[in-house]
Amino acid sequence: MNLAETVNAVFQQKFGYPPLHIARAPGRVNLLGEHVDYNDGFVLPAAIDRATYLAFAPAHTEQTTVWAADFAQGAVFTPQTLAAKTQPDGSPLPDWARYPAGVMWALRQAGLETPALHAVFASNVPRGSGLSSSASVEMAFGVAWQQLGGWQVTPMELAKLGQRAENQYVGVNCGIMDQFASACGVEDRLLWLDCRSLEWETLALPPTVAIVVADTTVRRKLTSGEYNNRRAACEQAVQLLQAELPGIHSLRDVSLTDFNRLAAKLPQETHKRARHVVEEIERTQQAVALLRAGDVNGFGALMNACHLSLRDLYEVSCPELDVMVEIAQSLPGCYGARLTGAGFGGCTVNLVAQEQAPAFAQALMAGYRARTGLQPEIYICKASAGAGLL
Ligand code: NG1
Repeated sequence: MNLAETVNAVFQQKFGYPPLHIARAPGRVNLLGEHVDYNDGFVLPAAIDRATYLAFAPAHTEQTTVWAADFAQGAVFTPQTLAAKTQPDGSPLPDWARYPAGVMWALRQAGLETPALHAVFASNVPRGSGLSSSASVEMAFGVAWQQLGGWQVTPMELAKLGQRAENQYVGVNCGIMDQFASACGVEDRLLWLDCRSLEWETLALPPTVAIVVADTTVRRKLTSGEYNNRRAACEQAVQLLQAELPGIHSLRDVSLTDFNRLAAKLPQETHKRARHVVEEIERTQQAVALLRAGDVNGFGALMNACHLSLRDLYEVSCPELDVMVEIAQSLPGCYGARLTGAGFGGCTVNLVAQEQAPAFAQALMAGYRARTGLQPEIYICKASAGAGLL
């Protein structure tokens, strides 16, 4: 049974009638532009063929009842219980339920109708692995409320509402990249987004290359704290640099030349964090030009440089990610490899020659298992369409 069939069957079991619709919203992998979305930079993600599936129908009551098939657990909320993050019986919402409840909260803040739902969801985006499982849940519920609420916004608007849910309701101060990629994905295309203007377009990936995702199976801990710290360091750097560069609003506004001239004035840790961001924004711009010129080797080299920078300057890697990247970079057909997403565990992304991808995946699996004793999950992934109804 595939996941769409699973949520359909579980819905019938739970509610005693078939769902009205099934929504699907993908996870994403980011090829370049890491930890720059909240610095107004550029990102290059793709929506992937792993997604959250949501079976739903209007509940015709006040109460939204959501069943998380992956946790075999349910939760109930109403517009009145949203602010307290509790269920009608006063018990706290389970962690996973803060995503759908947060989406309802954000939509209502924007004045959009959110009729009560009966809903069942399941996902094959691994959680806490840098592939944006949370954004995929948010976008699936966004699609559901849009369908039943009698309103329509652009996919980018829906992404912004999902980001608001995550920032202000769940409490992770993330940028727009994940919700954007889940909402706006296009089959077989990479996405390019300017996180300041929100201008975006799609780019072709050369047909001779494959994107391979490798999951270390190490799950990140304490990320929201570490993540919010990194963001705070970037904001501090901007504040300090404003003394010399009064016109800047974010690290996006600082050229590498200015940064090199002024960086010594920053505290050491802030300097490292900000250097990653300024150089990564530069790398992402170069990468687009290389991609347009068909220079896959050049693009891969930038991915490798990005990993070093995330490891040594931004300090969001971990030993297992480093081992996965090191092995990948030594294998035939690999153009570039790096950690993807927030880091601290989770997945790497690899750009690999298409015809060598199956052998690459096997060798990477064996090498990683031998070095760490862990059984990784590795798959060749396909860029997929964004969130919508099936
Ligand atoms: P993931 O890997 O999905 O946790 C996080 C942020 C993104 C972005 C990347 C780093 C969340 C939900 N998303 O992605 O906005 O900043 O880290 O580039 O935390």
